[in-house]
Amino acid sequence: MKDVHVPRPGETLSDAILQHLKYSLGKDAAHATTTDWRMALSLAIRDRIVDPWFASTRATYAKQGKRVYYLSMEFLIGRLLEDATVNLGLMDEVAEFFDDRSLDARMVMQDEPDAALGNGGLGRLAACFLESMSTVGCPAYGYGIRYEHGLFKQSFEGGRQMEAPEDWLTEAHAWEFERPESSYRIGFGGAVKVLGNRTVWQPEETVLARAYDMPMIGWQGRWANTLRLWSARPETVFDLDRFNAGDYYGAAEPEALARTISRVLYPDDTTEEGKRLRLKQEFFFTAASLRDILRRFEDEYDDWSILPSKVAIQLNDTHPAIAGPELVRLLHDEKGMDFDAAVEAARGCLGYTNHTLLPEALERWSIELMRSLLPRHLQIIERIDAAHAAAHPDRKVVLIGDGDVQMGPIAFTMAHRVNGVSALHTGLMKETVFAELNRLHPNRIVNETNGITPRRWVLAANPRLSGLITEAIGDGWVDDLEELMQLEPMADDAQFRDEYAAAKRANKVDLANYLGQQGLAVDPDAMFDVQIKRIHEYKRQHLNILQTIALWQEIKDDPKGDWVPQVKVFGGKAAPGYVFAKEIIFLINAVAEVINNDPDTSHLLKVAYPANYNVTLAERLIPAAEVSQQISTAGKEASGTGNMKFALNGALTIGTLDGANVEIRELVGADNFFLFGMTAQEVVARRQIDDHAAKAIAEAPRLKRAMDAIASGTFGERFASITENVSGDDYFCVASDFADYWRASRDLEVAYRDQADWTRMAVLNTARSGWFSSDRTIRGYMSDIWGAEALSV
Ligand code: H2P
Repeated sequence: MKDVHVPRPGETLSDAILQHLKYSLGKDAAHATTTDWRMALSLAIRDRIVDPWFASTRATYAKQGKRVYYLSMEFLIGRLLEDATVNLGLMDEVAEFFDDRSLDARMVMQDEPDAALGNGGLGRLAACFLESMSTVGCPAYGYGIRYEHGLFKQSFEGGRQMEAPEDWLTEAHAWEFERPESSYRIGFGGAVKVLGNRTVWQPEETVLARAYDMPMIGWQGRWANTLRLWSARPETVFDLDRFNAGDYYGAAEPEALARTISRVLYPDDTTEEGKRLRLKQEFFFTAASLRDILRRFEDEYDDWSILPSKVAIQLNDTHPAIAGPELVRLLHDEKGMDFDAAVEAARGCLGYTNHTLLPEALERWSIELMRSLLPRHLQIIERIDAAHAAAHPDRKVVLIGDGDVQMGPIAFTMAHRVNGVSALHTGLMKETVFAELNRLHPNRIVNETNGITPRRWVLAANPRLSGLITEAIGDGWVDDLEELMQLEPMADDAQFRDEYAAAKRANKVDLANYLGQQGLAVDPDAMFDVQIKRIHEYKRQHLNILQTIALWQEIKDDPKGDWVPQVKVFGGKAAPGYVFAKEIIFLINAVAEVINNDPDTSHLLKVAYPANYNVTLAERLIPAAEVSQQISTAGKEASGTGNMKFALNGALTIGTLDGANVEIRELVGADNFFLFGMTAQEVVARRQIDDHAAKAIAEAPRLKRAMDAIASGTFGERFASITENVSGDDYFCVASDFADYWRASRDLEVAYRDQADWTRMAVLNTARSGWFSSDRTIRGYMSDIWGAEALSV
């Protein structure tokens, strides 16, 4: 899809869509399918992005400003058409065009496949950052992998999660520009030779990294950056000798092997082969990105010592942490810089964001694997480790220890700034995982609390609420979200509250219709309570479902009681190899099956678990939510970003003092937030108590009853792994937090009965969540980490 149609002066969007339908797609309007219309619209919109995109690139060259490079294994961009249309202010025109043809613009837009090039918050954060960097005019590139298949598609069979390959690329993708001229040879394995005074890595296997660019347009089209994704290609397409010898499979092998690298996101890495592939993927995209970054630098400058004043590279988690050693290798081995100077220059460029304290996410690779795949990098890491040891003789942290290369400490040592993603998480990072490194490098750790882009998460996803806000305070909030503060007094204005409540109700009706189409009838007047995120023990979806069972039991005891009807919505995928998380999914579905079909209670309580949670589904659920479940074990959720989206869209949070919940509660006010559970310190202390779970269960008869119901087969299977976990070790303190969670859930229901007051609290949540714009976060990174300046065209 290489032809760019240049809009002719005076050409309307409508002309452009029709031109593309005819000349790019070869279709007659009378026979166009929804996909044809979607492609024609996408190409017409894309044309309008190209000029600002070029202008931004030109401005960056002209001003010789510092460029930011955001390296991430994940970019959970979802659909791009609606975002781009909204940011260009063309939504009304598009709606009119399709109205005139008796077509629904939203349906056309929803035809776009959801690019699931990420897993959860980490990848979605990267996508919000790309949009915000364009909105604030920060010259930037996102770098990642063009996975042929993103995160798997989830379905349920008999309540169990099934996984199928995701296929966003089976249809033409309107947003990417293939760049065959931007290809780099990436090596693996082989040997390291010393030739004269130079060290040379001679890889034994090489693949090509080919660039694909997507323009990322900011608000009002003022600036556009690039997301450059790498696709793996073989050096030789196929082996003609083997083919002619009749070995047809063998002839295709080089291609198949090379392409494996960019085939899927997060291949199962429980096997050695899986680990090898994962490390290959990480090196592949990091090395290609660094080569591209240095090539761009060399086009403009010839003094390597100024690299850190022109280049900021952000490592999104440890996945691209090999960037440190690779940059040193490029600068020292290939560009001839002195080793220590190369380390300093690399450190001057690099920043590292830590997204979790869970040990599973601080990657480590066996020394053997590193030696066999990246032998030169292992040497460089050893040398940096030795220098670090010499500089800090009393240090305990090692870059290579316990037989493994430790990517967390490597990222820390090679970065000039290391940041956490919420105030609590940053504090805990200093006290726990990086305590020792923080002592040695006291000013390196900084906090940048996460944020979300209001363009996608309010303006596009919730047009009813955004219309109301704009009517009340103008549209300045869209790129200055703290303007929402002006809504505060309106929380006491009955008419405004009614309109606000009406917008929420209409969103609930939409969601009810959607769930209805999937076979689950729900009452739009029930309280909509939502927990959407990766399924993980620390996020405690099992706490939520246990509470749901207990509630069902109480309703069943007294079906005529004064209950608040509610719909409990779950959404999320479990990693394919994570057996316990898959069991939680199975339990939720089993409970849903029983509760939803119970004639005594089903008018009061429903459980919905729409399959295949992704960005598109989040855009549907969040605007309709009234209750936001943020119930992780305190100290475990680094930040959360869904929590911010919900608060902004007027859902009230029930949550622990974890991650950014702490900051949300401070900002929206303790009275407008339903707090429960132990603090991070209390959790640590609680775990020291013998049989803490058994003790908690003994004191919480409702929990005991719910667990007994599961164990006795009320929901089909007996889910022994879950009940044994909660009543046994219970590392995540489900049992110990249950009673208080129950109490807070009841408080919520009491509050919900007073609809006027509930809406008042919801309005205050919206009004006071402006600080969570990712524009604010990006400005923080620019000043505290990158030293980058905003530009304009
Ligand atoms: C992670 C953290 C979240 C954090 C997000 C972005 C890894 O995302 O756990 O707490 O908000 O990064 O910093 P997630 O669990 O959603 O996959």
